[in-house]
Amino acid sequence: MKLEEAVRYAADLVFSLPKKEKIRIIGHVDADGIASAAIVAIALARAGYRFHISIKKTVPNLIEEIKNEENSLIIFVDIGSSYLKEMEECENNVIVLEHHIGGKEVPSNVMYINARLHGLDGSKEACGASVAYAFARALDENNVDLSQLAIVGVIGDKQHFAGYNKKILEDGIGEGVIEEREEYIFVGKHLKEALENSIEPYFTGFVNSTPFLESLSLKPEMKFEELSEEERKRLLSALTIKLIEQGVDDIQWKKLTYYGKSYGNLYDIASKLNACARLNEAGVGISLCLGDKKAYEKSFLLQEKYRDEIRKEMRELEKREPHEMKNFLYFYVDKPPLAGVLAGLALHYLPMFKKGKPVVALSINDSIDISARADEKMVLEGINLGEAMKNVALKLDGIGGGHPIAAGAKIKKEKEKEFLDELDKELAK
Ligand SMILES: [Mn+2]
Repeated sequence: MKLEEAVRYAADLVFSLPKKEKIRIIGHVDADGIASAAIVAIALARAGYRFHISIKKTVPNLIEEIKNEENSLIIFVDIGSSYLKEMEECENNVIVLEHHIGGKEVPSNVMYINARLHGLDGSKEACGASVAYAFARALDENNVDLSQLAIVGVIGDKQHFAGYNKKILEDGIGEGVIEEREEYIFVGKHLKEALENSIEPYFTGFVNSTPFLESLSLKPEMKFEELSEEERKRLLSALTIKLIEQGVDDIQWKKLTYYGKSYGNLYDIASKLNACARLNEAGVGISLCLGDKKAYEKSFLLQEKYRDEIRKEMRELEKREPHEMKNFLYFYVDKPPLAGVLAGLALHYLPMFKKGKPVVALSINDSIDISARADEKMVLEGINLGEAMKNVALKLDGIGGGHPIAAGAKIKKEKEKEFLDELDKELAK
């Protein structure tokens, strides 16, 4: 059965309820999860239902909470596939709209719709927001405008515009609600600000970029689009040389960008939602998706704050050599939510992390949170961080897993040394 058909059953379940009924929506705490929950909420509101959204990291405690509420229907979106069994306790009908790998046993009160069960690759071709969009279209054909938020989810989960995601993009472009533009990544910014604030790509040593710009006879306060063609070339070739010196091999100054009629740059919205999720302000992200102007301003400040934190940590990382094991590099971070991002950025942009080995970030609190990142080349050579983290964590009584290129684990505080040694052995395989 195709995804589009499967969601029709979910839509029928909704339509079996009287209008104005309150439906509980639970989404996952990341950009895709927030976009997904918002898509479901908007579609339900348009169909005449009320909703109540919660954005969560895990499900079990939540089920305790929900059990005591009066809900006629609960919709999990972008979260839940690992907790199907627990949902039996909900005593209500439950719809799960998912793309993560999940359980096989589905309780009788649960309608489980996962892109993976409908011929789609849930890590590339459909995310939570894609499945939510399919559901929204099943509720009402006219919900094509929600393709904008679906694409935000696709961007947030770093998926491809392939499979069902490609169809969503075509829907949006065809309907005139999404526009494709190819533009320079620095558009709209003053040069100084563009270079110092840039995270992808990240430039080392640009705490103050004025000397660099002046050495190119460029005025720091000029806007990128004010440059003459000759000036633009001068800037971009100097920056290309700089990145090559940093050891970066994929350098792109122009990027295909998608603009949504109601939301503007969809990459920017995904970045804002991500910041909201990371800074525990998922509610602001939801309001942003629902079109609240104040939420837009607030999410802008959260985005700035989040990016500031990342840059601050990166400037620190630049100053010292990472610890080195035979098969990976590692460093310590104070802020657990930043561990994965920093490991990825360090791997791509910091010269001292360019040793052809995966990068691991450890964050030590009551327990140790670990994030690991590899690059495509390492994965092609056989590195599988998800497997490695899973196996090591299992040995040490912790939990771990993820994808070949990005994975995480959580272990007990006293097992740090053991973890490092075991991971080294595991990655040697
Ligand atoms: Mn997702």
